[in-house]
Amino acid sequence: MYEHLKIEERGPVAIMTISAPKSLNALNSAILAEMGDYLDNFDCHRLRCLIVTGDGEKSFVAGADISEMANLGVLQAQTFGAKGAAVFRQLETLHVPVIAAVNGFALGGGCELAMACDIRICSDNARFGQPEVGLGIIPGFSGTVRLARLVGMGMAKQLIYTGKPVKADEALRIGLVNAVVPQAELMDKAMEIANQIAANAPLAVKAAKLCINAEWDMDAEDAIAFETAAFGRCFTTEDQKQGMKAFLEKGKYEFQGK
Ligand code: CO8
Repeated sequence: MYEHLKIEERGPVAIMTISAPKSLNALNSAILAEMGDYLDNFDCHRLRCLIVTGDGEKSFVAGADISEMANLGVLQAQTFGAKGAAVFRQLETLHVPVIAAVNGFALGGGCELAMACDIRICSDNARFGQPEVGLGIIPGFSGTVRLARLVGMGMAKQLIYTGKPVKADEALRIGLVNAVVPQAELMDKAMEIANQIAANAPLAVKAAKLCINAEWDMDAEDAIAFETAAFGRCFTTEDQKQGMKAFLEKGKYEFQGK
């Protein structure tokens, strides 16, 4: 169906594999368009989690495609940057959680793609970095926005100003990833987390994602009010009623997303 994306579904979990082996899965306009199309049509009722990974054992995504960017003018560069930023925002706001299974290089746009996901895990050969200033540009797919929020301003500034990549264990130490596993176990680990998410009430998970994202930029009073309102809305769902009833009766309820 897509030229550069392999799509697989395992029950309620979808896996989107970015595949451009000649450029270590670097993101060009065509890939971004395919990702946008896939996310536009993503069935958040049937599917409960999305895993994003890269093809092969060497690279998740080695950045935006340098050959496509080399001769851009100002407006073209802004258009390209905006396209990437929009697709990454689609991931960030998708109504189901997104897990980045980082299977190798996550550089530049690749690191930015991983940061737009809700959860990041990686293989032990992974490398994360924002090498853009070594190419005369800055992170342009929202890296200056998200990296500092994830790892703190001081570490983000060091990574972006030096352009030096960090290995998987250092990415774990600074909080850029949640777990490091051997390459062979990466998809099993991603599926384990995805299935844990998929077993929970989908509308509650969706509401939790919305709250965490939205409350990030609010002051404490507004954030608490936002959460309280969302908490109340959970009590309009069948899943809340049946889930709590099943708990009290020591039974089990398969959440319906209603
Ligand atoms: N773009 C295009 N082609 C790439 C890219 C890339 N980002 N990365 C690797 N490739 C290509 C190489 O050119 C090479 O092609 P060929 O075989 O035709 O020569 C092939 O992939 C294999 O790469 P290498 O031979 O270099 O493999 P190595 O194992 O020696 O090195 C590295 C692997 C370290 C990953 C190396 O390829 C590398 O440094 N790649 C570039 C990493 C990088 O700088 N990424 C950041 C790019 S800039 C960016 O992402 C900006 C995002 C915001 C954009 C905003 C829009 C305006």
